[in-house]
Amino acid sequence: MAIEFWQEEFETLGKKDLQKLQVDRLNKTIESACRSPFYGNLYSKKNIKPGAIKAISQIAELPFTTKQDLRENFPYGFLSLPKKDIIRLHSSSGTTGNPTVIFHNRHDLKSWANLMARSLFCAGIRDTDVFQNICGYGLFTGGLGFQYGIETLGALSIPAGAGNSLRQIKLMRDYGTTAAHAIPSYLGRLYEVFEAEGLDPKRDTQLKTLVIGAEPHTDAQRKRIEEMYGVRAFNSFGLSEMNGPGVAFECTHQNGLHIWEDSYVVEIIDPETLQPVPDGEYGELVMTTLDREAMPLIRYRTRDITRIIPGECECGRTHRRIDRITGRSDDMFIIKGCNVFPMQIEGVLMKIPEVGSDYMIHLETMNGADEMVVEVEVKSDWFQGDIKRLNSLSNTITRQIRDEVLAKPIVKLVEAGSIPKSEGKAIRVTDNRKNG
Ligand code: ADP
Ligand code: K
Ligand code: ZN
Repeated sequence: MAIEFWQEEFETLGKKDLQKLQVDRLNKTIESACRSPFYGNLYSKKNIKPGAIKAISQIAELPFTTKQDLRENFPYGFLSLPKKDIIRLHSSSGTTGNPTVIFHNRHDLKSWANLMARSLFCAGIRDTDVFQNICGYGLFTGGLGFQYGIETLGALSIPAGAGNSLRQIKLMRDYGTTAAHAIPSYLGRLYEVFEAEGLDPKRDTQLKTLVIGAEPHTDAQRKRIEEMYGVRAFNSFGLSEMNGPGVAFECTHQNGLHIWEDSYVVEIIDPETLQPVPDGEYGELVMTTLDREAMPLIRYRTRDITRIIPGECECGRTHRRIDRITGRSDDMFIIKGCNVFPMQIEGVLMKIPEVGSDYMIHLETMNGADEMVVEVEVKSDWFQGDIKRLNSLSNTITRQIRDEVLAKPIVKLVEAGSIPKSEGKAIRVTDNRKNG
């Protein structure tokens, strides 16, 4: 019989047993958190004691932790262990103010690598795969996070790093890469390089599986990637505050991301009222670590917007599924009185076959009025077309975006490859408004 699970005993736990495990681990987490300056102080003020949690729903009585708290207590204010026990840190870019930094001891890194291996296994990746990790190594969690997961799983890892598309293609072809991880916005670009070299990834590589994540993307974008490469593409979600990748992952049914509930408590709240929303409704994801010793985080407000998908998955895993992230609460912008998430615009664009792999949204003040200028790359064979064809395409895009977000954009068609690419995650919006 085929082995279906990496750790059946955890992945298929019944609801009652899973909640019992969560309660035990949460009490232990509170106990270790109390040893950190931040929680020690906060919990003694609020008289919160380890052992206080009898049912997992009582987690709602604990205060939230925010990114602001992490920044104000930078760098060591959340450490629950002496520095001699800490063996690695990861930190997010933090272009303004203090960066966010997360510390790990040996146990934490082992636990993370295991969750990462479990995630890859759940997407159908095995030790027989050759796995190319196309992702920056260093402080960013996508490099080492995947690396140790691939090794724990036992697949042959190629620590390729980010960028240098020609080299990525050569590695794939030299070693017969069957699976790879990359951010979705990069894969469109890589495909253009394949094309420019006269290569077709479907014919000229052995790729079967792509793991895509680290930035919001639509299902339409995923389908494009699957068609371009002739693979199945699985959504991978994580954030440095919760280790990095390996927090939630799609299984081979591709119907939402199993979020590993033996290692995290998952809540979805209304970001205004801070009250829980019912399963199926969108809200802000709030997460608590259950298996981290160096730096536990309790009720961390991720700012990511998603929902719990009601019902069970056919794969047999009991851990609940979250829907793809529609964006961060702070990604939303208001234009002409309409609330817009960049992913709504991507959803429209990626369904139009003539549209190329990249786009950019510029918010501008023109003649005293705020406008949304959507710059759209058009597939190379299309740009040579006559003006009439381009005008009609531009009108179609304008109309479809207006129908989706209710604000009329100014659409600017540009040649494939002409939108500047950022090194890491794609930047989708620039805001140059005068009064914004
Ligand atoms: P930074 O905060 O510098 O971007 P992280 O690597 O911690 O650093 O980024 C984590 C964030 O990336 C998540 O909070 C989420 O907003 C986004 N993200 C990660 N994976 C996905 C995914 N699969 N879909 C959508 N967004 C994602
Ligand atoms: K192997
Ligand atoms: Zn499943």
